[in-house]
Amino acid sequence: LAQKKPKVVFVLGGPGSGKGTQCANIVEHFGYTHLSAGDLLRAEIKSGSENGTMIQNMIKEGKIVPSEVTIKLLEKAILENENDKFLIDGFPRNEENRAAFEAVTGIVPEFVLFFDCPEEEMEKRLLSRNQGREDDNIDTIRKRFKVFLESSLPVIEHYNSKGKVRKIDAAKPVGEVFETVKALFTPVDE
Ligand code: UP5
Ligand code: MG
Repeated sequence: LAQKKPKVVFVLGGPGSGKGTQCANIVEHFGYTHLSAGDLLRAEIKSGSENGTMIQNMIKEGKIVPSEVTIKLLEKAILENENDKFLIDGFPRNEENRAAFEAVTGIVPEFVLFFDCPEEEMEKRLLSRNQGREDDNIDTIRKRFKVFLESSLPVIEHYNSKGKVRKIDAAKPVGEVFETVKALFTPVDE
């Protein structure tokens, strides 16, 4: 993987902040490949892998799956794809995820998009999403918010101290959020 030297942007933000929605827009306009760590883990459950039950239980509790599992899935997805530009959505979620990914892959992100959104807006979005996600119930949503504040915000702080965070007001309508995102991508892609 170190040989491939892919360009990686981490896309972070609380549950329901709009990471997946905005990644789809970025893919269309800027030619990145979107890798959602959560989607890869949910696909792993569906595939009936030996880790499936463990992953399912962690997601139901809003807990963070052991980093070796998630990192293996991300590495495989990067290697299987010919593209050299990736959006990694929803990972790293804690300091251990972050340190392990850097140590295992040697990849340091170009920058970090941080979708900043108030909890009440995120809660409203998740409760009305209706895509059958097992973690979109109020009990699990509250657990996800707690884990985000306690474990994931410190990762964003880490990258902020390195000047790598591009913070976006994600409470606005989808189109307005994307206008801000577009402006952040355009200069680095030229
Ligand atoms: N929506 C989006 N943008 C909107 C806007 N601007 N205005 C109004 N509505 C907007 O959006 C959520 C909903 O809001 C959608 O209905 C959308 O139309 C609407 P979405 O783009 O899906 O938001 P996103 O931030 O992607 O929300 P998601 O629920 O996917 O975030 P999570 O971070 O909670 O979920 P993820 O899939 O990343 O992780 C799920 C679980 O997997 C974790 O809790 C954890 O248990 C596990 N996990 C790990 O253990 N390790 C990992 O590395 C990753 C995940
Ligand atoms: Mg998502």
